Amino acid sequence: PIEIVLSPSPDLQVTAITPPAEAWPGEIATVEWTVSNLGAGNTMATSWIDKLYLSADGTLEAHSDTLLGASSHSGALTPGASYTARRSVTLPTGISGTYHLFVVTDTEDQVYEHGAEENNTSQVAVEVTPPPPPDLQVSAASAPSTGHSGQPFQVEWTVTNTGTGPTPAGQTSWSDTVYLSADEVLNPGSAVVQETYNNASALSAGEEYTLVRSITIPDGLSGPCYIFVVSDSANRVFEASEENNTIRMPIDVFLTPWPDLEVTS
Ligand SMILES: [Ca+2]
Ligand SMILES: [Ca+2]
Ligand SMILES: [Ca+2]
Ligand SMILES: [Ca+2]
Repeated sequence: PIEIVLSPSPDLQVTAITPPAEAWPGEIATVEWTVSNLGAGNTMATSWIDKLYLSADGTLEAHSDTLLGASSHSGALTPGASYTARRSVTLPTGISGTYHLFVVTDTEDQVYEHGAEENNTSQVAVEVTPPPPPDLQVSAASAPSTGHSGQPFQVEWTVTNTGTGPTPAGQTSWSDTVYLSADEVLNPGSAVVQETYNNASALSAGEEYTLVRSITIPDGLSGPCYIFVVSDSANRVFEASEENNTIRMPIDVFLTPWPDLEVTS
C-alpha cells in the first residue's frame, strides 16, 4: 500500500502589533506588525498581502470597516521565522474614542496553511484623540527702520508653530498679511498697505518657515508708521492662541523729493 503523507504545513499568524504612539484623526500614523510562521512547514508561496483595518468595534468586517492600507510581503517563511513590517497610514477624519486596529496576513490566501487559515487576524485597541493644537506666531521679523514714499523695502518674517501639535491635515493653507499703517494699534481698515501672502508650508510642532517680500510705500506718505505682520490673518488654522499672531515694527517714512528736472540743452 502507498502511504500518503501530507507535507507539514505553515501557519501564518500576526504575533505582534505596535499601535501608533499618537492616533490623531485625519493625520498620519505608523503601525508596526509581526507575522510569524508557527506551523511545521515552509510557506510554498513567496509573497502575500497583509492588510490593516480600523474598526469601531472588536469585530472585523472587511466590507464595511476602513481599509487603512495593504502591504505586500516577499520572501518565504520557514517554521519559526517571522518578519516585522511597518506602514504609515492616514486615519479617518472626524473620529475619536476607542478603535480597533486589525492586521490580517495573507488576505488573498496565497499561502496554503492546511487547517490553519482562520487565525490570520489580530487586533489592538487604539485610542483616537484630538491632536494638541498648533500655535502660529511670528517669531522673528525684520524691516528697515526708515523708508521713502514711493520706494520699496524688504520685510522678512519667520512663522513658528510654538504649539504642541501640527497644523492639521485639513488646515495646511493659510495666509500671512503685511500691513503698513500710521496707527500704533493695527486697524486693517486704515492701513495704507495690505499685502497677503500664502504660507510657505504646513508646520509640525516646533517647525518654522521664513518669507521675504518686497512692499512698496505709497506715494506721498510720510511720518512715523508701523509695519504689522500677521500670521494666519484670515484665521484658517485653529490654534491654542489666536491672540499672539501679530508682530509690529516701527518705520519712519520720509517724502521722496521730486526729481529736480533741468533743461540741459
Ligand atoms: Ca494561519
Ligand atoms: Ca492562507
Ligand atoms: Ca497663534
Ligand atoms: Ca488661527
